[in-house]
Amino acid sequence: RDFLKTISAAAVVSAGGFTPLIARAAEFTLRLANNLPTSHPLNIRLKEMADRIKTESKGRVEVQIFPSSQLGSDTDTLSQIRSGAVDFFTLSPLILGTFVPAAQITGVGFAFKSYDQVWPALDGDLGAYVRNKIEATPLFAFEKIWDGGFRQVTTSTKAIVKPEDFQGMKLRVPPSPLWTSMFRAFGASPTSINFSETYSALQTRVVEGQENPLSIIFTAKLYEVQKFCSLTNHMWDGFWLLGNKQSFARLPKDLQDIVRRAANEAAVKQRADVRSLEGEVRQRLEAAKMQFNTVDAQPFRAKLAAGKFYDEWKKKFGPEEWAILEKYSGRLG
Ligand code: X2X
Repeated sequence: RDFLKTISAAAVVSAGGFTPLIARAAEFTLRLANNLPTSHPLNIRLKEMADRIKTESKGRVEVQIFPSSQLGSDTDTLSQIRSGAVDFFTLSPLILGTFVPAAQITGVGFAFKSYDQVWPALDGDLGAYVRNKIEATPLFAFEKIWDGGFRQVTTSTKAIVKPEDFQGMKLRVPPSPLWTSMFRAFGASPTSINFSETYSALQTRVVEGQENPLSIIFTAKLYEVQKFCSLTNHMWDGFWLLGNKQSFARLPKDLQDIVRRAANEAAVKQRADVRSLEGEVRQRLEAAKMQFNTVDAQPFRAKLAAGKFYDEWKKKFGPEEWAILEKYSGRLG
């Protein structure tokens, strides 16, 4: 008798919408790719975002995350999201620039002096301008960009102290015209290499150096194959969380809202995580035998200006977009 009561109570509970023991497949399964290791704040907050979306959608939406370029390099994944083979992708605005040139503007060398300029620009008119350009393609970007960080130069050969130290240096840069142009202007010899191949390119000494924020140098273990770290802060970089418009349009409006809210709120938390990681990571990199030096940015900025870097890119972006950048960065060049 008691037993019967127990199972009928269980049936009521189950009919009331509790998760059954064997989970049903979600109604919508979306694939999200990125190029960073699972230990990076980007992946920690993406995972949390996916869990939240699953709960709030009552299991109807599942976001599957593929970290560490598991689905291919950034270049490959960019074509996959364009065709809809991948639904979501976090990508640097500069690499997106191979498809949407205007997106590169947020990476102009030495434009942003600190986060006090970065977030107002990206959450304000500059970010909106870029997202509009993205919307003119099969892609869209969620409102809040995720943080990459201010980038620093590492090498296996020597510290970078003054611009001349770059002369002839074989440097890995991510695939993007702005990155190549900037390091040519410094006098280096840059090669476009996807992040998925960067560790091994450094290890086999195909290139002697690269540049990335400390949080990425640390989580991707680049300190294992690099010795010097020069704090150039030469540019800020982030990750737009891109979506394929057609895939996203398959979700009913209420589920789209759940995804959008979870994505934007996770990005804001991730920004704070990167800030605090950047604050503590230098010590850990020094413990791993990296040698740090600070850098006076002034001669580097002057070198870019003298090489017509700012003039050239102002012309490429056009006066309207350049003026929006300078509204936040102050006058450049
Ligand atoms: O490729 C890089 O260096 C990285 C991880 O910073 C970007 O995604 C731009």
